[in-house]
Amino acid sequence: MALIDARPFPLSFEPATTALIVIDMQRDFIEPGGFGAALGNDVRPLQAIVPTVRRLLDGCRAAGLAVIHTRECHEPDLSDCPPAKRDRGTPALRIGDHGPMGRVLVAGEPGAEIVAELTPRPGETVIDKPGKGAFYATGLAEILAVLGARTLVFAGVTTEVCVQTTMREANDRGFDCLLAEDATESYFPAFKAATLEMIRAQGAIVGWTATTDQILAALDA
Ligand code: TIU
Repeated sequence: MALIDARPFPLSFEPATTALIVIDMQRDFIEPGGFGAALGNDVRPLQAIVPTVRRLLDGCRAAGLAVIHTRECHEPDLSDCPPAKRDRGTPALRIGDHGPMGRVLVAGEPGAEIVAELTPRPGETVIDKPGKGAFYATGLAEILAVLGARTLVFAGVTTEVCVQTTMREANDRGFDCLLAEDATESYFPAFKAATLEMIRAQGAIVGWTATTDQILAALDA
C-alpha cells in the first residue's frame, strides 16, 4: 500500500487498483471560441493548469496507473443532447452551432478534441459523455470493474461542474476519490475553493484532495 499526504487525512491506495481520470480537458472548454467562452467565461485560468495536468498524467503513466480521459460532447444529430441542455440560457453559441472550432460540443469536431499537450496515448481509454457526470450514459462503470479499480484520482475541468459531478457519482459507487487540487480549475475561483472544501469536509464525505506534488511523491515512494 502507498500513502498520499492528502486532506483531510492521508489516503492509502494500491497503485495496481488506482486509475487517473482526466475530465474534459477539451479545446471547447480551454480555448477561446469554444463552449466555455460562449457561456461568457474567461478561459485563461483553465489554460494555466495544462502543464500541471501533463505532469500528473506523465507521473501516473510512469507509475503504470490506468489512465482514462473523458470528453463532454454529443452526437452530430444531437440525439443525446436534451433540449433542456441546448436551449438553456443565452449563450453566444449553442451546442451544435458552428463556431471557430467546428460545431460546439459535437463529437469529432476540433473543439471536442482534448488539447494537444494532453493527447491520449495508445492504450488509454477515452470516454465520450453527454452529461456532466462521466458515469451517466457511458460505459465507465464497466471499464472500472474490468480494471479492478478501487481508487480514482481526478483532474480536469471544471472543478464544480463535471469534475465534482463525476466524483460524487464515483463516491456513491464505492470508490475512494481524490481530486488533484492544482490539476483542476473553474471559471469561478470561489466555486473551486468551495468545491475542494466540501469534498473533504465531514471526514472526506465525498473524497480527498492533494496537490500534484503530493500525489507524485506517493507514486515515487
Ligand atoms: N466539463 C464541464 O465542466 N462542463 C461544463 O459545462 N462546465 C462549466 O463550467 N460550464
